[in-house]
Amino acid sequence: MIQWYPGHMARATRKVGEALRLVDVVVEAIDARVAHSGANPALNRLTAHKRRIVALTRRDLADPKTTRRWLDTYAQRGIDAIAIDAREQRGVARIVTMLAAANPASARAMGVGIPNAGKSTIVNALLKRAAAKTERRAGVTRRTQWFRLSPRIELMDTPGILMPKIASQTSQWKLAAVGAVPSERYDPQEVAGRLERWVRQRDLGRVPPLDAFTAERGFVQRGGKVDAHTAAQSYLRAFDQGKFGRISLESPDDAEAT
Ligand SMILES: Nc1nc2c(ncn2[C@@H]2O[C@H](COP(=O)(O)OP(=O)(O)OP(=O)(O)O)[C@@H](O)[C@H]2O)c(=O)[nH]1
Ligand SMILES: [Mg+2]
Repeated sequence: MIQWYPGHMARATRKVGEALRLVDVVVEAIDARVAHSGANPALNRLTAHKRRIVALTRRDLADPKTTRRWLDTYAQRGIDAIAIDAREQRGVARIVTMLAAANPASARAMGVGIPNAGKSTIVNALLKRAAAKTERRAGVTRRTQWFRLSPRIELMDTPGILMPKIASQTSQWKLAAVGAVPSERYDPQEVAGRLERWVRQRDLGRVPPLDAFTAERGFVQRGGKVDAHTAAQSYLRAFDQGKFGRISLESPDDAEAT
């Protein structure tokens, strides 16, 4: 069982609810590799009556065809969605264009999403400087903070919020694999093993067998014992850095079947 709902998330959930009346638009960052499991239903409910822009992040790591199909699905549902590499200023700037188009006079937006989805990276790309703290781990942003993007547009960065209970086991390991859950909250061997089976059984990409990866990379301790734990961590890092190629773990067809 992988679950993570620390105190700061409960506080952040309340804060998001309170701040909603101050904003015109909600920008939700969702990792394109897990566009189903990476969308928090609690945030969905909370922001249901606001105009919403979905930013599918990590398009550089996701399968392009699958991302295209997610965008089509959002379009069918009448939700504005774009796919971005949140580190790239040019792509991310489209968010400001969308905000300005929707609210020409002035706009206040709130960025929301699960931990590590790329919310603060979006802020920095829009401001063209490292204004918000970003790191390669979940739970970096702890407080809400306003940023002025232009004389008329403001964006609030918020802490990543997970569901109080991550519904299925499949969603649990997927969220671990994309870095939404801190590494000390799960067993890397379990998650790497499930990731390997999932990708191979569904032919979603070309990940090496975990056993072969462990043997080839020489994760051997003194006395010849294999360090399977460190090997699995390395396997997950390789996946998350795109070393196994561009792989999406969910598509609109199978999303309900998780
Ligand atoms: N390759 C790639 N990396 C990204 C992308 N977006 C964000 N990252 C990286 O992912 C990590 C997490 O990004 P953050 O912006 O800190 O994520 P966050 O949503 O603010 O996370 P919390 O504050 O913990 O909720 C950083 O190392 C970013 O450089 C993307 O589109 N592509
Ligand atoms: Mg952040």
